[in-house]
Amino acid sequence: GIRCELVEEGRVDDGFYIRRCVEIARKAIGCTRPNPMVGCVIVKDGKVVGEGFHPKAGQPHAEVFAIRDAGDLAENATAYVSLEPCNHYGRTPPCTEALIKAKVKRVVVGMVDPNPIVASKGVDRLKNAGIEVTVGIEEELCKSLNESYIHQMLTGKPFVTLRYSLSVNGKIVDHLGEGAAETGGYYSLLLQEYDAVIVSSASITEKFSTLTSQEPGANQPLCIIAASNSSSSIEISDLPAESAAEVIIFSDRQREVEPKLAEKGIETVVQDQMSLDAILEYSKRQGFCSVLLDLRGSINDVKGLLQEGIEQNLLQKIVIEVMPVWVEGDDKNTFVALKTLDKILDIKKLKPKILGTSSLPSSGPGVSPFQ
Ligand code: AOF
Ligand code: ZN
Repeated sequence: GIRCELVEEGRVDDGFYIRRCVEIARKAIGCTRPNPMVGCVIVKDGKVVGEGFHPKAGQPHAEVFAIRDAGDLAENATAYVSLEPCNHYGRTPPCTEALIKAKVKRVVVGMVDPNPIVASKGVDRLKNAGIEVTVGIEEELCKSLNESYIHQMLTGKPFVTLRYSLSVNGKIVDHLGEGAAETGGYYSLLLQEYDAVIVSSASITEKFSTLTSQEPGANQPLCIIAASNSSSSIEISDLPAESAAEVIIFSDRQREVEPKLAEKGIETVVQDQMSLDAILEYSKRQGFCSVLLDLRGSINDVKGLLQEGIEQNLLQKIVIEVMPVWVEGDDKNTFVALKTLDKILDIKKLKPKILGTSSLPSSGPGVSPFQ
């Protein structure tokens, strides 16, 4: 039969403009911690008259930039925001007041702000001022944009992603593959999303450029080198001469780290037994929201961390690449800890996202692009 939908005038495109908000919010990818990424679009008579995004903590919020961009045209317009406008004085004044002052007629909100200081109070404030408010448009998309901010806000802990590559015959691959770390490569795109990356000390003898994102102007995660259980020591010569990323070494007492590293300004944290919990506590103190636990290089160093992550339920997400390679050898390549993954994961509930092999769309991995 014929399906008839009644759509109020002007409402057809709510999803479209929220998706645009998410798109522009991502311009600040990796740069906003501990704040969320937020985008705002102001629309009048079917035309975009202003756009803005939150570039960095301490700088104005998305709404403020969009209102500035729209000028007088904001009056009687609709403001689309991927996250509920704030109603508090933080580093910056409340966005609700800015929207009221700009005399917008309607506000469309992607998702409510999980920050307990805000949590629906922004929406209430706008409604009390006589502004029409719609909440929860493209909510899943908005949540995936800020998965680490939301997790950190609700649990007080950084969001941890486990990453590894698998060969076509299901073995762990210890290298990244061609082009992965170059501009536009999946690894380069992935790195810029994180505040810190934990890698095995075996990774540092590789070309250091592969430990930094090659995207223009990208955020560089702090490189946390895990060094444990090995007869060899970490020496200055292992480390890159110059690096775009900052480096810190976490080691256990069995692993020798040359004292001269301190003279070079590289901090070393020595623990009796290296623990993921301690690394996450350190990350939290730095104001980090997201940490990538990367199994590239030798898995020896990070085996304990992974085991702990699984047992203590510290992992939030897994990114697995399937590489077009065949790895010979026995099951030593698949490591013990991974075999226990099924105990904590409800595999059926996992939402797979197929992201391709060597390159990804510019919107990058981790967030569902607008398929
Ligand atoms: C918005 N728009 O663009 C962002 C919001 O210290 P402040 O002033 O930057 O406030 C940070 C809090 O404001 C942050 O924890 C989150 O609740 C909200 N972020 N809100 O209306 C934005 N970035
Ligand atoms: Zn705000």
